[in-house]
Amino acid sequence: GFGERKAKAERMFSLMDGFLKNDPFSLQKDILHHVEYTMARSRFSFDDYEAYQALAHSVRDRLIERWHDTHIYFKKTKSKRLYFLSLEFLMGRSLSNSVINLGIQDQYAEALNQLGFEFEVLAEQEGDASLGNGGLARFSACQMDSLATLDYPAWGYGLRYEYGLFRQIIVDGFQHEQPDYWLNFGNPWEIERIHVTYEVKFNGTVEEVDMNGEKVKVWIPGETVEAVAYDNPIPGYGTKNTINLRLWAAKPSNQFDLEAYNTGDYINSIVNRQNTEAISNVLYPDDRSHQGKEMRLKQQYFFVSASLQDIIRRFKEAHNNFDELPEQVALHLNDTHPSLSIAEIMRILVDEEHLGWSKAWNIVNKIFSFTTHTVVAEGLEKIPVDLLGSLLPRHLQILYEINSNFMEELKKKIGLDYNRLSRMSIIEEGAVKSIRMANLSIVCSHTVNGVSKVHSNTLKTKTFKDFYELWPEKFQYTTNGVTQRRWIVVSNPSLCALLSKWLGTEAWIRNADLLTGLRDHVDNTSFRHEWKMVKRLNKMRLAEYIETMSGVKVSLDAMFDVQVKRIHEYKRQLLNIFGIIHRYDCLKNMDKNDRRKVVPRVCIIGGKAAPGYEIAKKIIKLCHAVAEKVNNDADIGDLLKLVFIPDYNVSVAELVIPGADLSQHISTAGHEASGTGSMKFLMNGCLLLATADGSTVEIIEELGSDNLFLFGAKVEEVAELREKGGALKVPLQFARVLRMVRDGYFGDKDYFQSLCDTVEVGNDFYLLGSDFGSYLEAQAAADKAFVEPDKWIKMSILSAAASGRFSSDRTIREYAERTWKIDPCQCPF
Ligand code: 7GP
Repeated sequence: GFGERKAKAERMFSLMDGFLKNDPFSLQKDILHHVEYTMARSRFSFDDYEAYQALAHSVRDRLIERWHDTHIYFKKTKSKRLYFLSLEFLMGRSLSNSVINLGIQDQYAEALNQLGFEFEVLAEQEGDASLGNGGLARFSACQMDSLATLDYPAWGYGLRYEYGLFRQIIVDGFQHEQPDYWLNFGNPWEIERIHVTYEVKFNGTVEEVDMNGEKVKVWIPGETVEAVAYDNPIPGYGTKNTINLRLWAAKPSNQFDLEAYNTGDYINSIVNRQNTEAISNVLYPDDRSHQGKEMRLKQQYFFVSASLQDIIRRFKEAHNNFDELPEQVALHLNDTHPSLSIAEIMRILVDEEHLGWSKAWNIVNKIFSFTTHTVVAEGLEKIPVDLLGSLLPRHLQILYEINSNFMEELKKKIGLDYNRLSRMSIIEEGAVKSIRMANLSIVCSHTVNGVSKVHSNTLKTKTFKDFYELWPEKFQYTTNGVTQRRWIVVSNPSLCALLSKWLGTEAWIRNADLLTGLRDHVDNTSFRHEWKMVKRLNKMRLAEYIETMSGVKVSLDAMFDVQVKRIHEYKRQLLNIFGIIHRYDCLKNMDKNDRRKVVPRVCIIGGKAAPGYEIAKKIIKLCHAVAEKVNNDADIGDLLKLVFIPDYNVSVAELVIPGADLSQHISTAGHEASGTGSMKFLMNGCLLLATADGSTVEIIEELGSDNLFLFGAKVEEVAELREKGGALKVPLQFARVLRMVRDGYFGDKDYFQSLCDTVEVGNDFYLLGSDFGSYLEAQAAADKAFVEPDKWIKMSILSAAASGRFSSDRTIREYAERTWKIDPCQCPF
């Protein structure tokens, strides 16, 4: 029987001498084992890629051990779990991060050396896991790292897209998109769970049937798809805890279409099966507008249904009363993308578990929390009622019922204020009737989170004002953060060593607040010298990369000025480019003597534009057009260079951020919900040139406004400026730059006209013109500071010293204590 088998297995395990060993010799043995038996390559001939794969498999074995024990321990302690539901995770590479978090970096380096390999070289073989678009998705990844490190009993759930975010290639200055078939060469970091599968149903009809004298609704679905689990272990740092990120892939169901087979339509029924697999094929590359695409809705429901079946199954294994659900389970909605969970869990509790509507509702009310990541109005998801009704007929009924109950309750509270009622309704009436996913999420969640203080105020006073007035206690903010493991330890090893040396401890890797200790050393000249050397080294790495990617040679003495993020009008890459044109124009009009006084700059821009976002694509083209002119102008030489770094992603960020002197976060105030790039730059001792937007406002609180270059309209001034419209004052320099572009100074005259129109007086929604003057002043202040190296280095050190509060460890602890109400649960070694 089972007991006997278990006893035998335990005996066997003890004979195996417990766990895998981590001394360099054992590591070598394991790597070679995987070369021979996993890769099936001869141990006498394998290349770097095969060595990387074998190495990764040996790391994976070690992850699996800890991951097993962690889950056994979570189960044993019956601690409340957090389920983090997100349609996007930008994990990047796993090798270095895993080895560092496992604490066996040095052993691996030595093991590989003895085999004649270098760890860093093999690490470069790994491709990025890019299952997300931008900030929201990378923030999810940082949160997973912190959840594991802080020992929280958490699971991540997502989709295993076969094509991640497109690869950006630049042809003739234009962006082209290429598929990212990232699984082509195998993925050693995932564990396929062929037995963890669930059926997900679509379409069909709802019928009312009589059950023990009661009328109940039964969904008779039309199509069935199978979800298969792929598990990705996420190791914590300095702990044994290794949590799970479970991603779902779609497979055709075994319940195949019998009729089709019987009628002999064999080929067509196979083709249909392939269509179902398409559900998890591709990540949508638009990070803000997802309106009403059928496949996107299918993806959302597929993800939600599989995850909830899995979660409920796990709950039922240990509990038999659904009243306990709120004490055992916290479900987090990462933006509105997973918000169909609400309807799905009501369906499970009412239709399948027969709890009755009001009992189910009382439970569901207590388990959801919701974070919203945008202030862009198009970012608020809507699903056409017709589409939802045909794909998920039962869910549509449930949504209507939730809404009608909510409307009744609301009428009692606010009376018959029809305007307000219709604004707050989950259903939007109008030409295309649709479901407002944000309203749904707010009504059904106990907490609504903004991602920074400013963002949360915008939510309360504008975006969700009506809801805030109804339920002020629901609205919270938890400022974003980033993990110092990835953004210092992995990506900037020399800074990491320097920090530990001068802080006298490595404890900052788990407790970023200790970074404030750097303030004690700012006046120490040898510390400052070492700090400068680290920056120089990282600039060297970056300069080499720039030369290989774009052929442009850059001077290490120049200020490296970086703006890397998705291309959006509100992020104002165009303001940056206009600033560069202005600088170029000034240089051209200077005499030789004056030119000698100018601080040389390397301007670096990188980021992807959504494939259908015309204006964003024109911004990329303009950047290349300006670069072409400036970089080849013999008058200018090293005084100004402009480079566009193609295919910006997590691993490129790891290289670019440590090498930056200055970075730009220049969104129109009130538009960047938080921003997390700024936090990574700050940690790496890079100075910020920024507007008082999103989390920058809180960075200023920590750092003091003297230690960064601040400019532009404040959040509260923006509305008034916009009202001025055509009467808005715009500096002459701005008009001049605009003229240059319009007149074809950088070529492609016709192509750039519509781009120029977007910033013409009267039409300049993002206020580039009115902020241009103060932008140039901030840039001049940066130039001035750069020629006083001591001052600059001090500001750089103080930046890193102020970054502790922006660790995702702080973010996660706040969420855990205030929102999710979960406790750490550390698996003993
Ligand atoms: C981003 C926000 O633009 C950024 O300000 C924030 O730091 C980040 O989320 C993490 O909270 N939003 C997205 O990436 C996004 O796709 C659409 O928003 C829902």
